[in-house]
Amino acid sequence: MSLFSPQLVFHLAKARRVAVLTGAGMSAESGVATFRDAGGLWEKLKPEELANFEAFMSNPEIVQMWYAHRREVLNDVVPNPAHIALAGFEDLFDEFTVITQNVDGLHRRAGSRNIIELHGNILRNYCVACRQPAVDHELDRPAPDGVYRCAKCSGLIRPDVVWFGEMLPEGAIERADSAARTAEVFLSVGTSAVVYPAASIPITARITGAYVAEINVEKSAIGDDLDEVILGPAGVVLPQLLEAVVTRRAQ
Ligand code: BV8
Ligand code: ZN
Repeated sequence: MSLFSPQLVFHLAKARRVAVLTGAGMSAESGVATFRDAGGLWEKLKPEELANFEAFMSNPEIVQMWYAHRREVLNDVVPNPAHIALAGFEDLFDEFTVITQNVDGLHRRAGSRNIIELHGNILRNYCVACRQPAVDHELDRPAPDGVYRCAKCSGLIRPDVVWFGEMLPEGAIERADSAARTAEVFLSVGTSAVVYPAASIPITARITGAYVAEINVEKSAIGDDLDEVILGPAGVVLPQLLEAVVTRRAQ
């Protein structure tokens, strides 16, 4: 019993332009906690307490510690079969765009090349005062007041991610929107689809004519608006979907 429909395989086998939106569920099987699942990052601490500039300026130590912990977790994880399968899809199409909300850099480590990081990357950090990129030794040990500071001007070091209320990186949403509008097939993988503007991208793909399927262990907030909801872990579904498309093309 296949996890996905023959239509999806048919559409992918004949497609030339495909785009994918990924969320934290993509990295779950690598051992990276998601945000909103039980035990997820934000179960203990609320997003408003952590991922916004005001919280950072009033509580830099807590926010910096949270990101330092997440960077440490990344030292011990590797891309999982979902990331690797997605990298394998890239060469099957004239255009294949990975639009990710994830800030963990795992798509690139898995070999994906055409990636749009909508929410930045926690492996990049910079000083809020002089905006210079932070170098490793500035993240090795906090200043006497317990916070990580810029060695050049003593400003606070922050992760190069998009916090709530902050604009997405210059051009990112435009490029993602264009990829969604030209895609013949669009996959939404491992996202609860509650954060905007990212969550609107699969809908844009659908209303501009793409066949849109979501891959998730439970239906997301936009699941009812899509062509197909595939319930299963991305690390199981994506490798099977890749194999089905390659087999179909060989026929
Ligand atoms: C902006 C970076 C313009 C930092 C993040 C009211 C209505 C609508 C919008 C808003 C509103 N009020 C405010 C807004 C805007 C706000 C927003 O969307 N708020 C939401 C919460 C209502 N958006 C913003 O502020 C954005 N900026 O709009 O700018 C602007 C500017 C100024 C003034 C006005 C407007 C910026 C949003 C970016 C926030 N930054 N992260 C960091 O990572 O620390 S968001 C954060 O959530 C992560 O990036 C994460 O990727 C993202 C989405 O979460 P998911 O990835 O979906 O993860 P989640 O845990 O939720 O779900 C995991 C899913 O995986 C689940 O569905 C689960 O079932 C599934 N899963 C689990 N295991 C598996 C699996 N699936 C497959 N396989 C598995 N094995
Ligand atoms: Zn500085």
